[in-house]
Amino acid sequence: MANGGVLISQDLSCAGQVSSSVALPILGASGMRPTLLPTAILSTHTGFKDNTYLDLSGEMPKIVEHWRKNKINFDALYLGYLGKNALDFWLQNIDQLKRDEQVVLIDPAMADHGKMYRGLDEEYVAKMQKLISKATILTPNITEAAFLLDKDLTEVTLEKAQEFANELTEEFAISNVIITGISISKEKIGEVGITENKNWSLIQEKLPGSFFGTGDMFASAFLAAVMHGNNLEKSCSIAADFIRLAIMNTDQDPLFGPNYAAGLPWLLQELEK
Ligand code: PXL
Repeated sequence: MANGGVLISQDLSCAGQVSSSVALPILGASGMRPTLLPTAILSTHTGFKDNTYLDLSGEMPKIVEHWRKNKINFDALYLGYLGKNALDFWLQNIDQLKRDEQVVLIDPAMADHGKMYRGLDEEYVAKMQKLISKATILTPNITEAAFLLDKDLTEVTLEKAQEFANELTEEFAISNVIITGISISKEKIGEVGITENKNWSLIQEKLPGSFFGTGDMFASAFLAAVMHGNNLEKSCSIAADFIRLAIMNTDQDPLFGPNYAAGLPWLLQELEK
């Protein structure tokens, strides 16, 4: 049985440090032997105007079939930004692709700062609501959490995020839910989690600026930490510190994402502990 390491399924936004462009190097450097099932190729993420978009959902079943013939399977599945047709693919195929005892991390990348990403709509949310019940770990930001619960985002506080995390766990029967990047104030950012019925929260000093792709970088480092045997709270703390180092050392336009390379040596050292 050939083991393909961690399967990442998300888009490739060619320019900038988001989605596959950060998931592959972070998980690769961490020794996770990532395999990619690409969902689409874009010139840039959809935060830029007029990006190109090549849908790859027609290729996905062929790729997966070839893997099946070669008995290639995975220790973990990590789904990030999918796009409409790839979300349909995953809804139809996740049961065949996932195995018992496997980590299934779903980062329902579809919205931020109270708004859906350009091109995604209510129907996308409704389908994502179906997919997330397959996750063993869900890592939405607070905007995504609100959309998944069909709620308005009226306040951004740790208490509200904790309430959302608990509701997501109950409504979708997911054992582990972590809400990431909660901007509590100008100076503070935090994460809340519910892990096997236990609630926890973390707070870090917030750095100025809002960078595209931070959630992708967070989920990738978080998964690397989980696969190295850290518990979810510790993994979350490692991912948050990694993002902080990356942002502290970013001098490019926030549209291009944080400079993950600046945090990578620290991350790798931390994972060796
Ligand atoms: O990082 C989130 C992301 C990933 N992929 C695509 C996006 C975005 C956010 O806008 O548009 C294509």
